[in-house]
Amino acid sequence: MKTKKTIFILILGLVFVFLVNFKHIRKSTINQKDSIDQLNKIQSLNSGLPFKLKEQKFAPDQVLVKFKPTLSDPFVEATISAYQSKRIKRIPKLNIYQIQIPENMTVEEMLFILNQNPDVEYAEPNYRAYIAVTPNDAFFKYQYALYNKGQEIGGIPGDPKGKPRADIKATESWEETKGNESIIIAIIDTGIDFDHPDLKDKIYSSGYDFANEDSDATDDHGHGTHVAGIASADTNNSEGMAGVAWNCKILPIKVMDEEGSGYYSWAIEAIRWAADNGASVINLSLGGDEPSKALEEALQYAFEKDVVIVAAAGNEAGSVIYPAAYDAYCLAVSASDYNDSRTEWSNYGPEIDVAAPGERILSCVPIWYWGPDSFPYGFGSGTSMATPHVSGLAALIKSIKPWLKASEIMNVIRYTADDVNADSYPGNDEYIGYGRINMEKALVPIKISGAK
Ligand SMILES: [Ca+2]
Ligand SMILES: [Ca+2]
Ligand SMILES: [Ca+2]
Repeated sequence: MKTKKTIFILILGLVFVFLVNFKHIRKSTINQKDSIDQLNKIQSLNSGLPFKLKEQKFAPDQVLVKFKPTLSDPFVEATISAYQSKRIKRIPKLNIYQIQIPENMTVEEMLFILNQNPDVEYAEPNYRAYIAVTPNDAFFKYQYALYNKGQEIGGIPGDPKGKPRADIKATESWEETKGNESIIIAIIDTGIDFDHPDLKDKIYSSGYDFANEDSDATDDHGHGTHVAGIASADTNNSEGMAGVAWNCKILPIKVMDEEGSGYYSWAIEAIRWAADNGASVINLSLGGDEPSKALEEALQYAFEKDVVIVAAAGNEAGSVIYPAAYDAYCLAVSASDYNDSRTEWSNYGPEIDVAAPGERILSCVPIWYWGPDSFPYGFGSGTSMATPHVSGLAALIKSIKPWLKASEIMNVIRYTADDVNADSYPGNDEYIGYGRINMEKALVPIKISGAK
């Protein structure tokens, strides 16, 4: 009866990679004091963290000017005086002057005049910069997907190092929103660990278990807990990890058993149930090789209720699995890595919409997984891990723009992605779609000023 199983069972090929790459964080291998020291450093120094322009606010009496490099210092000084301005500071090496403008002049007027001068390369306001939001979660430093500073992936010396800022720009976007708790992300998966310290306060309802036909969606596998943490772990609670959508809630729905597989019928029912029970976003880190009209109709049902559906492309370096391949109704997500490269195992094809990091992603594991003496966190790889980054972003967009249609949110996510493989595959391509998602571009409004 092998064939029957192959046809009708949802393959969680995703789980395979997930298990193979699963790495244990034991209390004995992580120095808690080190984590706390690191934490204090982050809080007190903000070292190495990015600055961002929050609003176009600038010093009212100063501008920054760069003169042509061929000009001598005395000539530049004389030019500044000729504008009845005063040098406050010259930034060495960059040769940028911070100057005090005359009292009777606005910054805009002064910039207009300076920018007419052929000796000036450019002049701009001295904007105020703001620190991006950095959560205090102890393991945030391992979450290169959210903020990649070129750290060792996995935090162990000898691990490969990431490429700085090959990440989804989470810290910049959290300045804009951390999500609204009325926005619900349905995690249709193996269930969730309801007692997990980074999830227990994030759960919207006890959900449903379609695998066992009961209302207890407890995770007896591990996959669903990991996926849920990525999308929406409790964040800035000094515990564990950070999630993409800090304040959004999780609706756990179990459709795969302890082996990590389940019937399409369970997923079909779950999608319908999620759409009717408050979900704004549905995360499907699962799929099978076979198309199914019934599965497609379930997607259509949720899509027409303006639920954003995000689905994993699969991990076999082959064609995109179902339901991700249902182009009209969901975002299909492939996996990138800590260098913004595509992973070699990620599925590809014209249905791919975007990529998100899926290689060695830290997230929650059920407390029983490593046992009570370990931290309930671990690293996993797969498009299963890439997908909830996108679901979290969809929930944040919905949080600040609840009036947007599902199709509009999908387009925001597509069109704000970074085309990180533009050198080889400019534009939309079958490996990473429109690109690796960029939360800052998707969430922070672009402010244009100074144009005359
Ligand atoms: Ca946390
Ligand atoms: Ca698609
Ligand atoms: Ca491309």
